[in-house]
Amino acid sequence: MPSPTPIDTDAVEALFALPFNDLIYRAQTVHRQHFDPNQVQRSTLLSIKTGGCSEDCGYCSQSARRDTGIGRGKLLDLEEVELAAKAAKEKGATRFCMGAAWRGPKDGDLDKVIEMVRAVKNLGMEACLTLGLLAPGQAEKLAAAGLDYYNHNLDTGAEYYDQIITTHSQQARMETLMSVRGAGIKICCGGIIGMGESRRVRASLIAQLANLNPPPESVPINHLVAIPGTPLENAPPLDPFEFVRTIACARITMPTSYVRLSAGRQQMSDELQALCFLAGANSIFYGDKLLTSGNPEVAHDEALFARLGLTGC
Ligand code: SAM
Ligand code: DTB
Ligand code: SF4
Repeated sequence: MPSPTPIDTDAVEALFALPFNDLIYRAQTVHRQHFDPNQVQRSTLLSIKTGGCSEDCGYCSQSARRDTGIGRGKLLDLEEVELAAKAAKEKGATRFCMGAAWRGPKDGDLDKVIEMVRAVKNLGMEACLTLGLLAPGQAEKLAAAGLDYYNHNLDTGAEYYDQIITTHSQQARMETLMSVRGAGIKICCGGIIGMGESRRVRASLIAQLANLNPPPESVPINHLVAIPGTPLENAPPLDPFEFVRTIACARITMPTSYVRLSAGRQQMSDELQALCFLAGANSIFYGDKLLTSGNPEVAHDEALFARLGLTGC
């Protein structure tokens, strides 16, 4: 639903500044108005093309400009992708997300990826892609193939973007988001917390997301996974409560969106994850790998869900 009035950064910063208990209470109250508070959506990720990316995103293990030991892979075969999607479905994931380390897809590659989308849809799962910037006409092709979601993050507040990425602008990413939405595909768009940004920048990112009008259907809040060899390998540690506050601010400003507790769960305690769910996170990546870094084992997540009385959907 379109938000009637734009949300400004000052207003989000005021939410951040609330006493922790007041903030969490507000977030949990809003959450219960729109969602079953004990249900968490689960998506599984697969890197369909790893490493060798032309871009210089300071957090990323897959930039060709850095020595992170990842190397340069080829686009996976359709059969490999189908097998991985089947396995994810058997483990209970309802959405299968495929990511590629590209600035954006070439038309020939897009045609191969479209076959992958069709295969995932044939299994009865939702399909999500994250391929980078899209050229005119590409979003329409993906929509025609039945793609449900396109993930494309704003990553950080506009004022901090060029401290992290110089090879493309945030405005270019906005244009891709608009073309995805224009083609009728749902948007998964969020960012990364813990890259040395200020609270003001975090508030500005949340305001930008909430003002996409309507807000993204899915909002991944990633905790930086500090990867050796990247410029952010020694990023200053973030107070974990500040991460929880960010989730709460996303929940309050985007009440009907799924807020995804995204990268960084492997580095979090069960208690910190529980606080994130309390603050309104209701979606996770499920399966023991993200794109290049680790994620909690499925058995660990099953046990955590059981301890918290959560159900997957
Ligand atoms: N190349 C495409 C793009 O940049 O849009 C798709 C893949 S890219 C790896 C997808 C997202 O993963 C990034 O926008 C970023 O938000 C997230 N990401 C990448 N590396 C990360 C890290 N080390 N820690 C947290 N999030 C990360
Ligand atoms: C998103 O916001 N987070 C996911 C997904 N979209 C593609 C990626 C997280 C990547 C974490 C680092 C890695 O595994 O390389
Ligand atoms: Fe490339 Fe995406 Fe990594 Fe940036 S985040 S370097 S565009 S794979």
